[in-house]
Amino acid sequence: MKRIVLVVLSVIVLSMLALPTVMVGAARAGTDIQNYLGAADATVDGKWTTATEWTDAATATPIPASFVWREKWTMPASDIIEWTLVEFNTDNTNDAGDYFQLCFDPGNNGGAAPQTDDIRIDYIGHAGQAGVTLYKGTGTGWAVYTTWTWGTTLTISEQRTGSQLNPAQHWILEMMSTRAGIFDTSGGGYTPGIRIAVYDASNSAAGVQAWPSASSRDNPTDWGLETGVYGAIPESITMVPLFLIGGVAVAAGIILVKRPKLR
Ligand SMILES: [Ca+2]
Ligand SMILES: [Ca+2]
Repeated sequence: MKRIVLVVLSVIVLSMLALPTVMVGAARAGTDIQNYLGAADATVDGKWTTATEWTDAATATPIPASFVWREKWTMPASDIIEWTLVEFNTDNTNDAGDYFQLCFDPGNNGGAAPQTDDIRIDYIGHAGQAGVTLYKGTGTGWAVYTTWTWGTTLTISEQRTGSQLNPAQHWILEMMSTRAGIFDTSGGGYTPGIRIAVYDASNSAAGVQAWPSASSRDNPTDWGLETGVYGAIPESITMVPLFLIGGVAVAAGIILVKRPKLR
């Protein structure tokens, strides 16, 4: 009987080790995105350059119908590169007030106002480099942040076109950003808080479309959770739990075999 209890406890401990660590912290519960190692760099040109360009990147959950958001990372040289795809399904109009916004909390320390580790990228009016402004948190708000270089540490490109996810013409944005100076997770590991928002000035009635839904750029505690994964995206996300369950079962089997030898 004691052996059974021991095995059950071992399986529980192994399950805790095998499953990804769930941050009990700043991010809103249930809003997650896995940031997998990409099979290849993206080409930042505002479209699916190849049929597989973004099939190696995970989608945030739960994702709203109004937009698509995927991200992945690669390490072509000495620094990690972050790649972001946003398809704004419901915007096909070119307005000076349109915007894309990404907020990032590297330490996932939340806060009711932007903290000094937080960064925000605004891209307004489809204006290329001139449309980009970065901000850093101050503890109470945001201050303009200028330590970045267009084309080197940050590049954005977009087009109004269709994609294999949505053949109707709509805005598609791609972004390259380096970890150094922008997505610096060195102080907080690989489970940062993150938020994406898009806005169509021709459809102000719909308001700001955000992930997590109805979240604020100014309230990091309510942003979602990104989990950096040192590995490629599984062929099917649904296979992950089966794999882990299989792994635990094998481990438990080893315990069952070895335990009698201790007696
Ligand atoms: Ca592309
Ligand atoms: Ca628009």
